[in-house]
Amino acid sequence: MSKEITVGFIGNPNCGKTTLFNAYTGANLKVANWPGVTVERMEGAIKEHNMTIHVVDLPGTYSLTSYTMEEQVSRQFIVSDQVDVIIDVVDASSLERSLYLTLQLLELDKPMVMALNMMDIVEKRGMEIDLHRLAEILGIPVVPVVARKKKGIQTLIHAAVHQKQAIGPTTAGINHKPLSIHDERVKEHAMVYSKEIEETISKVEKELQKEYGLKDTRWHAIKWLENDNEIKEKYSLNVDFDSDGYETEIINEKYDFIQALLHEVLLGKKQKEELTDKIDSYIMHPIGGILIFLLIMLAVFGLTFLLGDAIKGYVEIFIDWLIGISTVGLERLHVSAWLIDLITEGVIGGVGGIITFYQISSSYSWHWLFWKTVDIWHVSRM
Ligand SMILES: Nc1nc2c(ncn2[C@@H]2O[C@H](COP(=O)(O)OP(=O)(O)OP(=O)(O)O)[C@@H](O)[C@H]2O)c(=O)[nH]1
Ligand SMILES: [Mg+2]
Repeated sequence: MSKEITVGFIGNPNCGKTTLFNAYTGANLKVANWPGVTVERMEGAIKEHNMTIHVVDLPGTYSLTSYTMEEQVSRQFIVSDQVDVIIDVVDASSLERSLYLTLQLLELDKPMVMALNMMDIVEKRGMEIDLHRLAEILGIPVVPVVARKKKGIQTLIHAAVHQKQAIGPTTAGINHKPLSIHDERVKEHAMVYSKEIEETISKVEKELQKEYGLKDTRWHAIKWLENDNEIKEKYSLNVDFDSDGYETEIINEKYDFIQALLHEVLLGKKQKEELTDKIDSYIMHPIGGILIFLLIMLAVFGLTFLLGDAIKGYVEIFIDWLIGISTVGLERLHVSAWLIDLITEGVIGGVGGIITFYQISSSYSWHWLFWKTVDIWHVSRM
């Protein structure tokens, strides 16, 4: 094994790449809670496993279709031969958004490890991710980390060093069990497209091999079909089919794959969905739903009367006490009897009476409460 290895951190903006880089290198590069903090490639080195590991922090990117300068920096580096192992840094608390880039990276057929960062947030939210199944489906090691607390970072770098020679699920040392076995190619790739797209990819791959002598052609062929500017300019091909329209289909199939994957690995989500479905089935029931609505209304009315009555008693005691001490105080100030009556009985007594009455019988409150409940019930049935 070579004594030097280069590991690149790539991932969505704000997923913790620089935090991870700082944790390994002791550097103090800027970290902040908004996207687009890192705008250029940064390198550091660590000594581990008797070798020098060069770690490279990259700007955040949502895909390998680069539009901005920063995205281009990340893509150029990750596609180049300079990188030995890709560390795909993923914000575990928003797995759905991160997996699109993961699928693109897997198509590069390079040694790769997933750093599932922000596991502290996942735990705090009570989410559960089946890490074992995630690794099985993707065919790469998945290491849970909390970059901010330097948790799991030793295991991560260890896994990266071990992946140096491993390309694709067959050599990654993972028991690769794909989502569906509709095509022989699932043994080699984490994600296999529908039959029509796979056939077209194969055609483009053959052309790229024939015309340009390319070896690792799958990523190039997919990018070519996605009308990627750089690839199309570099590799012009004359094909016997209409190459337009594949871009949308490729993107859609990726998102379908992500949904199917999440359904298997996001356990918390599945349980939550089941619970919501159960509640919905009761609320949406034509008779049960109305009964539940009436029960809720009854409980609200009953509770308000009970509470209102209890509060009413205390307010009355308070008003009586206030009238008592006001009378004594005003008498000591030698205020005439009619003015004392006006202040205590008229003003204090009057306002007190209104407060007590308003509390439980204001037609506005009942009106609001009633329609609010109807509203909530109605929205939940839509
Ligand atoms: N809770 C939690 N927060 C983290 C963790 N790792 C990083 N963060 C926070 O996430 C935010 C983004 O971290 P960065 O390291 O700047 O993310 P980045 O991926 O380099 O972002 P860009 O450079 O914009 O692509 C910061 O506020 C970090 O403190 C973690 O494991 N748990
Ligand atoms: Mg950064």
